[in-house]
Amino acid sequence: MSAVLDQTPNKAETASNLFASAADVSPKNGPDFTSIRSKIVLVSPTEEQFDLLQKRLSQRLEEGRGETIFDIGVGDDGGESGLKPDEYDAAVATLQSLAATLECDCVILRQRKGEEGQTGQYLVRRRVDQQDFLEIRVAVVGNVDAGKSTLLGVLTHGELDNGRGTARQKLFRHKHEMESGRTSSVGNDILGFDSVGNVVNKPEHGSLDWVKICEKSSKVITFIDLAGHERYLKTTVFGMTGHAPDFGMLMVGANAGIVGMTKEHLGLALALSVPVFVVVTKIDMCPPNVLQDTLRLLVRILKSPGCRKVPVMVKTPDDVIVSATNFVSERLCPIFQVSNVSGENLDLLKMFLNLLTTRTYSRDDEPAEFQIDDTYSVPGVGTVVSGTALKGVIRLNDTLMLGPDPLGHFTAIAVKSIHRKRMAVREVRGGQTASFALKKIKRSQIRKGMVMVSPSLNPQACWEFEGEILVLHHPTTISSRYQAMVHCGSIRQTASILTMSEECLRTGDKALVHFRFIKHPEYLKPGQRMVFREGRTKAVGNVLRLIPSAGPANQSARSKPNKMMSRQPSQGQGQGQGQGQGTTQQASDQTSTDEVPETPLEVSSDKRENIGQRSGKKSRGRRGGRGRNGGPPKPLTEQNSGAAPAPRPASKV
Ligand SMILES: Nc1nc2c(ncn2[C@@H]2O[C@H](COP(=O)(O)OP(=O)(O)OP(=O)(O)O)[C@@H](O)[C@H]2O)c(=O)[nH]1
Ligand SMILES: [Mg+2]
Repeated sequence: MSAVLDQTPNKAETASNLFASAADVSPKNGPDFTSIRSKIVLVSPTEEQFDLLQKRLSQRLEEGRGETIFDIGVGDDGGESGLKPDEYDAAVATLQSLAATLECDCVILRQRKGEEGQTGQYLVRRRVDQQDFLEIRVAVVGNVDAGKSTLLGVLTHGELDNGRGTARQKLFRHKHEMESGRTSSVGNDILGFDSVGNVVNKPEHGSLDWVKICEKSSKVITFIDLAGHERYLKTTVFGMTGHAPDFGMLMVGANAGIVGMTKEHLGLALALSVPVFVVVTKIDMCPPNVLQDTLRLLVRILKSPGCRKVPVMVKTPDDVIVSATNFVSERLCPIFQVSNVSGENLDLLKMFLNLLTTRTYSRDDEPAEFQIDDTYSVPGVGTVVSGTALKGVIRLNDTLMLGPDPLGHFTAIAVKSIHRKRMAVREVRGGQTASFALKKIKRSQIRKGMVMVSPSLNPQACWEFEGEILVLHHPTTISSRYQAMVHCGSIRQTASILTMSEECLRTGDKALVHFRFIKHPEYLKPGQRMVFREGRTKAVGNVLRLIPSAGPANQSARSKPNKMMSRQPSQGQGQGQGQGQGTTQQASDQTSTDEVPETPLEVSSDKRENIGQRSGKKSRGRRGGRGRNGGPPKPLTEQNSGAAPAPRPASKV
């Protein structure tokens, strides 16, 4: 363990990192902040300095989307740190009045001894605005039974678990989940913090009123509860790509250890550049030697060349502050050890969640982009789409281009209502999730993976694109005409490899690959991260460029899907849980059993769905397009359906 603790970054170094942004005081970027660089300036600023301090704080609040951590007693002029007690008190009073002028609260996080006296870190956060809150999305991954749903139930409902599954009941969306205790879909729950960092969730008769939480919160953590079972891997990958999480919370059962899908999920987060923190659960029922073994293995994996993380055991509030303030750097990986039954260390985890900062940077003047991750039919409202705003601002009554449809076209559509976390709002901006009620469009005309973008972007659909990929794992080789599922944002569609810069690819190989979607064109952008997978076999990479093509005419690649090379190890067959073996079989198993179309238990105002329309998802995504060989792609008459062929669309690219 001490080896792990040794990895904790030097705290002085951490503090100076914190000031790196404050040191960026170039007059070219706005006001000249050089006169407020000394630690003394907060003690008794002149009027002019006070104005500058206010501007600087306001800038940092803007950068942090409504919050920032401010240090007292540390200047960015290279002087020694620390203030005498009376100076320190005066500096805190100045910070508090600065915060008050900007409608913010200011709370102490920690105090330390510097070379010349006292230093302190303060959280400055905007006061609650009933209509707006900072949103952070955390995807919760880990093997089956790690305690993911339980932890979320405990955090959001404030009641401990009994060790037999009471806390997770509130999280389930389907009846079969309730019965089996296993998550199979993408679940959501929220945890609100007010401006001084208190949790605002107050369940009434066991259920949470999301609107009340949002109204009382300055910051809302949205947890994306994902399935640990391999059977639902496709849905879990979709949760990680389509729901645009800021962070990943990898859960590990202390006694089970790093088993099953743990490494798969960690690898996925790494591939998507989502910073990960680890929560080891069930420490109440785990013998100490087993816990040590689990932690040792965890640390070894995190430090391995494939991960290159710096694990930090979080044991004190000080560790929380250091790790939370340095977390966005991606390399740091905080590890918490908690019990959902005794509640041990949950306060540290809550404190950490309260301090997480957003990773999405979007400017209001950019053209709006929104990716759709689900569709609903709400009685009395009509068609509702939910998803994530990636850029710009979308306001009520704005007209956006929705598409692409199977022909690659986009349709102008007006936004008639906007909800954020079930709360009606007037606008939504980049980095926030929302749902829109749309007029004059059927749910069946919309599918996951479509976008709504500003008309100024003149969106174009694409059938083909070039990607740069790295094969993370494949039991044999990948060659042209190989087909697998492309996950890119909320896009999830089988694509075929037309050509590659290498003849064939094995685990660890990199290549430029020309892909072609097999069913319909998509809206892609160069630079997007993508995962190309079939079962556990996967490659990751980036979209490099979109390739103009004549629509779905060229079907040669699709008509002859490449069977997995015959060197497939024979022992892989029939080993459903085997380490990446028998992938052809495995992939079809997964895609067919994924996303169980069963009755949601609880339907919210913006999450209600027409159950009837959920059924009938059968053969979509099957490898090799079996049963459709040679036929042109069909328009989507039903969401993601794999139904009858249609006339050859002449899509424009
Ligand atoms: N003793 C003890 N039991 C726990 C703890 N956390 C979870 N459990 C129990 O572990 C079981 C599995 O928890 P879940 O929350 O369903 O696990 P999950 O990770 O969501 O599983 P999937 O959704 O299937 O991937 C439940 O019976 C919980 O009561 C803990 O800290 N201590
Ligand atoms: Mg679960």
